[in-house]
Amino acid sequence: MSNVLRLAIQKSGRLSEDSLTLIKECGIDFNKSDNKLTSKAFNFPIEFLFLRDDDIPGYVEDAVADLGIVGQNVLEEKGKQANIVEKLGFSKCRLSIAVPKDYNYESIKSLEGKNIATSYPKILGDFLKKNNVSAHIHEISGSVEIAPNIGLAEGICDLVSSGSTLISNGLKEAETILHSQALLIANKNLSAEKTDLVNQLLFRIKSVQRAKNTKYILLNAPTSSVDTIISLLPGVKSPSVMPLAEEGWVSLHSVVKENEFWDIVEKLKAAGAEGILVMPIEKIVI
Ligand code: PRT
Ligand code: ZN
Repeated sequence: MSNVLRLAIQKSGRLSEDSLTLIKECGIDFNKSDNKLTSKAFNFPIEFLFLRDDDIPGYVEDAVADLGIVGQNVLEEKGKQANIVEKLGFSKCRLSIAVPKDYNYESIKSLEGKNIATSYPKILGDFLKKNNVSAHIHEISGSVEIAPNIGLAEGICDLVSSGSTLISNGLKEAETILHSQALLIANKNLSAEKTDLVNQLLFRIKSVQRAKNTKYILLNAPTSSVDTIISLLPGVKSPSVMPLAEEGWVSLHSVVKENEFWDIVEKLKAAGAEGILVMPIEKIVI
């Protein structure tokens, strides 16, 4: 068996662009032409299969592909066997039950005996069973959100991200069944050689991901404030402190979590920090 990883990626859809961007950020170069179903990387032993997302879990279970990038919603719905290698943090959404906005919804029991339209009969069925509710699941493959308006069902179970599709169809979210995001999945019986390649790929993915929510921060501060500022900026190890030409002043370099920056910026200024610069980081290798 050849030691080239085969990674299944959605051919075109909401996962495609972010999947390809991630591969490129990992320094893996390849050409993708719209009509080709496969493509080989130039500088890493990996080949891409471009498929419909629904087919990816099955291809990974059957070892047609070694790896796949797919939504957790699709993996769970298909019920196929695969290892989850990494949560990739994009294509976030939730699978929810929604009902017309004037529907008197109190709890999941309000759906007893009702019709629910969905493209996720397995996940919905498991959820209803777990809650001892028997409702009729009406499986449809698209435009689920119009089902209550055309009298096909009282409720729906569909993916939601901003919620605007529900609102524009006069629906409200009643229950969230699953929080989903894109996953890197792998066949359960990879050879030692392929496992080694997956680990190399994962090392790159983690370096890219770590950098994504971290920023590089530079600031100037009086020497007397350095201890206070260091306690506010934990950094990768500890911040670099360099003397400035001006006596009694230093330049401090560190990293900061993007979502924590606004919480600490006032404290940094209060501690005497000046000229604060925050810059993106491409990769963090540890
Ligand atoms: O052709 P192929 O089968 O490959 O693609 P597809 O049409 O089945 O899937 P695609 O490309 O639409 O979505 C791929 C994956 O993206 C899904 O399986 C989810 O994991 C993820 N994802 C993230 C979403 C959404 N957000 C999303 N909002 N998938 C679909 N939606 C739809 C939802 O079904 C509803 O119609 O967007 C609408 C709701 O969006 P809001 O923003 O109005 O709430
Ligand atoms: Zn699909």
